[in-house]
Amino acid sequence: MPHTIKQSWAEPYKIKMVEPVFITTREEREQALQQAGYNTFLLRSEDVYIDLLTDSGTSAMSDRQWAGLMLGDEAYAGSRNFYHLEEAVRKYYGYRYLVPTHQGRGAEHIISQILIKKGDVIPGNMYFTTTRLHQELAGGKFVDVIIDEAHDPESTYPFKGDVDLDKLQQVIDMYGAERIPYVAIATTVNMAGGQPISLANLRQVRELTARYGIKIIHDMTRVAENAFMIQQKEEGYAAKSVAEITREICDLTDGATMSAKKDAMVNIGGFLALNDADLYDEARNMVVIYEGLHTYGGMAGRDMEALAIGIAESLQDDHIRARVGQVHYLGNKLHEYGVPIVKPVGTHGVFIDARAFLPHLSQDVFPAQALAAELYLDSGVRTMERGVVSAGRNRETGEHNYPKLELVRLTIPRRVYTQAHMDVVAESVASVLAERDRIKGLKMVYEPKYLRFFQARFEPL
Ligand code: P71
Repeated sequence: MPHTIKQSWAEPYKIKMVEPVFITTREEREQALQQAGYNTFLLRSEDVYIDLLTDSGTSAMSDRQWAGLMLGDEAYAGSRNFYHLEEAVRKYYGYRYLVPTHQGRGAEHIISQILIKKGDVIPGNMYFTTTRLHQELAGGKFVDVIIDEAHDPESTYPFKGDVDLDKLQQVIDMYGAERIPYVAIATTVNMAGGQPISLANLRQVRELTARYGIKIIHDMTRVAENAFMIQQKEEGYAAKSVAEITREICDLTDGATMSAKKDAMVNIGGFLALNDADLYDEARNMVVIYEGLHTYGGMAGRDMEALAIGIAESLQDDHIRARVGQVHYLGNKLHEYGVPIVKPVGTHGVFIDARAFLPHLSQDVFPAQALAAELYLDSGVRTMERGVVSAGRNRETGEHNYPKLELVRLTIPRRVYTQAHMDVVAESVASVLAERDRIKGLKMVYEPKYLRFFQARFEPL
């Protein structure tokens, strides 16, 4: 049975350059954490051993991408790298018009300002922090229409990013199509745990919205990872390439915002991509106010070149298999240690269910924030809270939004860490689990007005 023995994947690359990382002492970490107000966003990177805060802008570029940096054409207008990037976006994603931005939220800002009027409603497959804020700042209100399974960490449904079509229909009936400028569809759904949407569901969303003339704006930040899960799990896609599936997803939508810092493995960059010429005209005009001229939009020429190359690399089947394979390796290991995690394991990280991990803490003492602090203290591993702190306050009532999901995200940068790093991380989480009873909650002592999780400060109770 040799085919059953050969099950392992390996990275489709070898390592050419290394960056040393350093382990600190527990005393040093205690001091660093206190100075950071118990918020992992406020730690200095030098005080971190294994950095699983985010997969955003933290991936390793390939030798080809680094070579691309040397080909930067830093002309103010009409840089050749812009045309390379435009070509890549057209070839791989199929969108006609490209507006580069400094990162994803730059694109979210522009599309929200162009499409949303005061009083509008934007249904979507779960909120994302920056996306929802830009919708609100443009006068709109986000309405969650994701399937219920997405809010249940225990549900093993393979496409927890799917839209509940009845919920979407209800929103249309309640507000009327004229108050819905677009449906926001994310591939994959970050706040649900990196969960994919199926093509069957997206096709149904397209049919329903087409009937009412409602657009679909695609948050394609992790579309390659979503396409990979479709290839693995959705009937009829096993023989298709990730690139083909990605194209099929994009073709069902009217435009997209992209944080290129994830899938496309650049340290900075993003774009807005559109099919409609008039919308493009408006976006191209708006980008010059907030980002830069429409042929660079806040990116250096060299960064656009690295991005054009990164897009192609992100859609290679062997790359994405190893990328998601590593995330699943960590997920399976944590599961074996009895750590409560969001199931199924997502594609960009493993999400610990902090409510189940710390059942003695109520949500108003920020269990996920406390757990992220505890993991850092144990081993210098940095993670991110994705619970009540991230969810912020209700804009109308001023109360905390209490999300069902109270999570700590262990996010894996692409092509950066090894399997041995994953083993060290899993062992640290397991040892914190063994002592969870002594973990206490936190009190928020400083709260910024916007996206509070970035800069809030806490004290132990
Ligand atoms: C992540 C990030 C970066 C981040 C953003 C906000 C809070 C904490 C961390 C950024 C995304 C994303 C999706 C689905 C849009 C953006 C914004 N994610 N959509 O997961 O995941 O892109 O950061 O380039 O502006 O750590 P931007």
